[in-house]
Amino acid sequence: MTEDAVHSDRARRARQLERFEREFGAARRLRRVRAPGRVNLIGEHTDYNDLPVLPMALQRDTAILFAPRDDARVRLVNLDARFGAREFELSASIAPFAAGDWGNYVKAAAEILAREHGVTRGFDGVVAGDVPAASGLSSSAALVVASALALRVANGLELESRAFADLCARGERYVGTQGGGMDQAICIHGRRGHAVRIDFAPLRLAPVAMPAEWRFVIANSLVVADKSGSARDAYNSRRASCERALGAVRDALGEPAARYPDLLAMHGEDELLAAGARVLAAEELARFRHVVGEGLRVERAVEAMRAGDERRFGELMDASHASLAGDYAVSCAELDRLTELQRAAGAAGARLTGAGFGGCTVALCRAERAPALLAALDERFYGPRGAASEAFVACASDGAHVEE
Ligand code: NG1
Repeated sequence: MTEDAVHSDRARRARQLERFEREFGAARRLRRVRAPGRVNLIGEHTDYNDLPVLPMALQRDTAILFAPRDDARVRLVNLDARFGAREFELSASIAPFAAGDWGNYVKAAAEILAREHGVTRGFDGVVAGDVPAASGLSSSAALVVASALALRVANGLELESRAFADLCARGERYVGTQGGGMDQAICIHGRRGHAVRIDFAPLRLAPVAMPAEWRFVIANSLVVADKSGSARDAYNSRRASCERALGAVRDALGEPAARYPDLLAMHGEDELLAAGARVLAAEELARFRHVVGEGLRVERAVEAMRAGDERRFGELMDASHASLAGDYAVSCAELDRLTELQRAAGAAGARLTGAGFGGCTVALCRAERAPALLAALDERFYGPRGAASEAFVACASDGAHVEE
């Protein structure tokens, strides 16, 4: 952590403690858990197709200061005044708050832990987070994982880390998005100074060291990706298209049980796209083309990172963005504009990150170029919109943990 970060973390702890004592009283044994947001460097809309991704955990996170209770009540307040106090009873079937309510991410963790592991003890807690919400940086997974970790501590529940990631991924579907497993896996398995290549079904994790002179700059488009409304439906419909496309192509190739990675390994990209072109309608073929190409780009990006080949990694990011904007149709004018500005300011490559429909972009540049890139975004994107800059340099961080 930089000195600034240490100071602001200390200040946040002090505010959390003060709030805890005001809400719930003093003199209890307090614990604290933290779970980071993430930025995905490449491999978008591949996780739910069992194809790889390459994210890293961020220095921004969600922390919960809490005291376990002897009963099943969960009581929470949030340091962010936009999010009001919430409470509920732990059980294997918990009725959700209204759609989009922040408390549903806590209920998501609680319901699955009660159902699958019989946890019965709740907690009183104060939530403090600095991952921007609804921006493709997984503030949602950070809250689900932090809540699940707090409940595990309260109930003395040991779990293997991959099983825990899988549980949190399934748990988060409580909110209605049929997400893949990337966010929770990186939130739990992030490693300082590393990106992590993640493969699915079964979950496999391979840290890749970040070349020392590389910097990833994240910029918020200021367009809110509404994950409890239209963006959720658009996301779920992409996922359904990919499943239908898989079904049609594997039937055409006579491989009834194959998943995307099996098909790629057995037939290669060209043969798969040719088969797709025979049996898929135009829109489904476009979705299929994105997924197959993006899976291969992740493999190539991992090689480029290992080789320190920034130019190659940047080209793959650009190709990823073009495919997400064209074939997958999940970009928007602001995301496109940010990627153009980042390239013009000297980035090796830039792309939207996360599900899209708004949220953030990520760009790769060398360390010495990062200040110029941030200045260009301020001057040409945020300034004209009368907004304060929402761009920052990502710092590859450790995954979720119990802090005290
Ligand atoms: P965001 O919208 O960035 O949290 C979503 C999914 C991921 C993955 C990406 C697209 C959830 C919780 N997360 O991420 O699993 O599919 O989109 O690559 O739905």
